[in-house]
Amino acid sequence: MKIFLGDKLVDEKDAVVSVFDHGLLYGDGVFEGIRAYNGRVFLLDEHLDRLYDSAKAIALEISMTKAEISQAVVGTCKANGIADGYIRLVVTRGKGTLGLNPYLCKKDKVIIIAAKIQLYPQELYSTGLKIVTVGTVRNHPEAINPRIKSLNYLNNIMAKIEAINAGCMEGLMLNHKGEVAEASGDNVFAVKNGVLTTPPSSCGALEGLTRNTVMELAQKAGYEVRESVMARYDLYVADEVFLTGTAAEIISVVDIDKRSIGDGKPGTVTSELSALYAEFARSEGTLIK
Ligand code: PXG
Repeated sequence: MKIFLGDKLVDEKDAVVSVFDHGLLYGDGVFEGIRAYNGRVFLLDEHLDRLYDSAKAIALEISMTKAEISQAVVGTCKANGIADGYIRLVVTRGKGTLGLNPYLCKKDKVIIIAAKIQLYPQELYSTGLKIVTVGTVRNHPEAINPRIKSLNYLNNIMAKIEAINAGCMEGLMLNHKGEVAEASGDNVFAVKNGVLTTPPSSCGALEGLTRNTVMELAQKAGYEVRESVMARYDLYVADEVFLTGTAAEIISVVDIDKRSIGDGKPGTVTSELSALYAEFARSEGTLIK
């Protein structure tokens, strides 16, 4: 496998970073998880916009332009023969000292990995997920704002540990006010009487690109879509609940905290939106050529 590291493609065995890299020492950096479908990089410009916003928020200057990174992403897919896959784009603060001071890191480090995707088992899409609310609350917006996709994902990992320990694949996270935020690595939607509701980013949700795409596709299909503050109650009494994310795409949730959602089976709105999403994902994107 060829990895883009710094400014060029290198062999996987040579794709190593310094133990003094602040990405490793402090989780000091930003990242994106991107999909390629049918020979195109899906929503590449949108991922780059979010990457640069995340970097800006942590005062990290990316040494490459968006156009250069875009080319490097496409080039890395090409070099690895990836037409359908998962791309991890990482920018660390780079090599520094053992102290916190980020200004001693001379140059950021750009890393691009283009690989095959390990999908959730297909069975989970037909049966739906069971999830539980976890005790780890979403980061306070004035701490590390949850809109930043930083390399410091410990908060989400703590949530994932709790979910797995409770026998679930995903956990529902609330914000510091007890409002619904999202799952540990996916956004959450409720469907009630044909209306879709998802929490706004001010409630601690990442502005997921899958979320945004689903909102647009649902509106086009004639559904009313709302962003509003949600309590767990709104999820418990919904007709359908689903999660969205780059890796998971759209997946039904059929049980939350031992409350069966709707009739306990994946719903028709969720499957309609999944089909629209799959069709859109195959046709949109930056060509890998
Ligand atoms: N919320 C959080 C906290 C995320 O990290 C999403 C929502 C969905 O956003 P997109 O733009 O992908 O629709 C994410 C992104 C994984 C994994 O291995 C998933 C994400 C990040 C890192 C790893 O499942 N999801």
